[in-house]
Amino acid sequence: MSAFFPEIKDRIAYEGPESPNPLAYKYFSPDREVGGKPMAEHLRFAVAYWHTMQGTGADAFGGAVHKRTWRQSGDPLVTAESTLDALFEFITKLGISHYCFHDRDMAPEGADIPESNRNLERLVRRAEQLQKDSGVKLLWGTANLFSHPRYTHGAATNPDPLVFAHAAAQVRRALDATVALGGTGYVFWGGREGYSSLLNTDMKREREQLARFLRASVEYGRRIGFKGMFFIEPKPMEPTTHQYDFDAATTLNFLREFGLIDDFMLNLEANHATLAGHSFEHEILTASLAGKLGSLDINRGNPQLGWDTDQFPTDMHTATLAMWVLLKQGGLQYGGLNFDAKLRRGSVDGQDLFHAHIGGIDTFARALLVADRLVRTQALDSLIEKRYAGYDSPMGRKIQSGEFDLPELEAWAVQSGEPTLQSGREEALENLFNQYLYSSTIE
Ligand code: XLS
Ligand code: CA
Ligand code: CA
Repeated sequence: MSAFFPEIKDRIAYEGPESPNPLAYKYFSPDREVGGKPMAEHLRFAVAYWHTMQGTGADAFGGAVHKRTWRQSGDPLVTAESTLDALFEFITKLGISHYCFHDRDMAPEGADIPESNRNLERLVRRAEQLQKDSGVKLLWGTANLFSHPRYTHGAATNPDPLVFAHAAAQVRRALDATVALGGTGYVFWGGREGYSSLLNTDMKREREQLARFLRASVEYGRRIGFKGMFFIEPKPMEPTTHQYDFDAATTLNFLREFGLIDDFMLNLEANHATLAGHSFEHEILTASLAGKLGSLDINRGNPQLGWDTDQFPTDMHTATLAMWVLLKQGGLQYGGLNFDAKLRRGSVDGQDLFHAHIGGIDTFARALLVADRLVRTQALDSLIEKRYAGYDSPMGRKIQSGEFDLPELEAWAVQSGEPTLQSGREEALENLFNQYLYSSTIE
C-alpha cells in the first residue's frame, strides 16, 4: 500500500474548511448528502492515467524532470505493471473512485499489432484484479490515435486506408479493454483528426471517413456488449490547426449531419472550451440543452499563455457555474469529473500530485454545495424566469405557440406602442452570485 507514495501515510481525510493541514480535504466529504445523494456520487472524480502517472514535466524546451519510482525499470512491461500499481495506490490514498486511460497509457506498444494486443491484455487482467481489490472503477477508456508516427496525418481521417485500419484495430482492442474493466464511457478525442493546410486536404472526404469510423466503432462496441455511452471530446486546435470537433456546437452538428446523434454524448474539457473562445459553462449548457452532456474533463487554461496548459482546476466561479448546469439536468448518467490536468514543470515531487488533486477535488466539492444551494433557492432561476414574464401574456403565449403571422404582430406593435427598456441587472446579479460563492452557510 505504501510502495510508491511512502510520504503519504494515510488516506486523505475530510477535516473541514478551517483545517491547516494541506493534505486534508476542506470541502470534500464523500458521504455528505447533497440533494438526496452522497457528494461522491455527484462528482465521480477520476484520475487521468496519462498526466498523473506518466507526466514527466517535459515541455517544448526541455525533457523529463519528474522522476517517479514506478518507472525505474528498464523493461517497458515491468514499468507498465508498476505504473498501474502506483495508480491504484494513488487513487486509494486520495479516497476517490475512478480513473480514465488510453490503451497506450496502460500498456506499451509492441513491435506489431499482435504484440501490442498481448501487452494490453496482460495489463487489463492486472487492472481487473486491482479494481476488485480496491473497489476503484473505470470511468472511461480511449485509444491513443495521435502519438505514434503512423498517425502524423490523422487516424480515421488519414489519406492512407492502412492507417485507418491500424486505428480501427486499436479502437477494437481499447473497446474490449473498456468492456472488460466495466467502463461506463468510451471517449473519442479528435487527436490529429483535423488539418493544418487546405492546400493538401480533402475536407469532405476526411469528415465522411471520421463518421464511418465512428459508426463502425459503435457497431463493434454494441456487438461485444458495451452498455455505456460513447463520448466525443471537442477541441478547436492542437495538435492540428483546425480540429474537426471544434466545439460542442460544431460536434453536435457533425453528429446530426452523419446520423450519429443518438449514439453519442459529449465529454467537455474546460481548457478546450476556452481555446475555442467559449467559457466552460457555455459549452456545458450547449451540450445540456441538446440532451448531450455526458462527462467533464476538469482542468483550466491560462489566459496569458493561450494554449492547452491543462492546469488543475482552482477557479470556484467556473466550477460553480458548471455544477449549477449539471445539477439542473439531474447529474451525469454515464460520466464523471476527470482530472485531465498535469503538474507544472517545477512541481517535481510525488507529493505535488496529492496537492494538485486535493485542490481540484475541494474546488468542485465546494462548487457542488454552492450550486445545490442556488438550485434550491432558485435565486438566479427565478430572476431569469421573471425576465421573460412577458411571454406569459396572451400575445406572448400566442408567439410561443408559433401560431402567429407578421401582419398580426405588426398590428399589436402599432397598438401597444414603444416597449419599456428594462435593466438586465447584470452587476447586481454578479454581486448576488458572489454572495452565494463566498457564503459560509454551505459549510
Ligand atoms: C487532449 C485531450 C485528451 C483526451 C483523451 O487534449 O484532452 O487527453 O481527453 O484522449
Ligand atoms: Ca481531455
Ligand atoms: Ca487539454
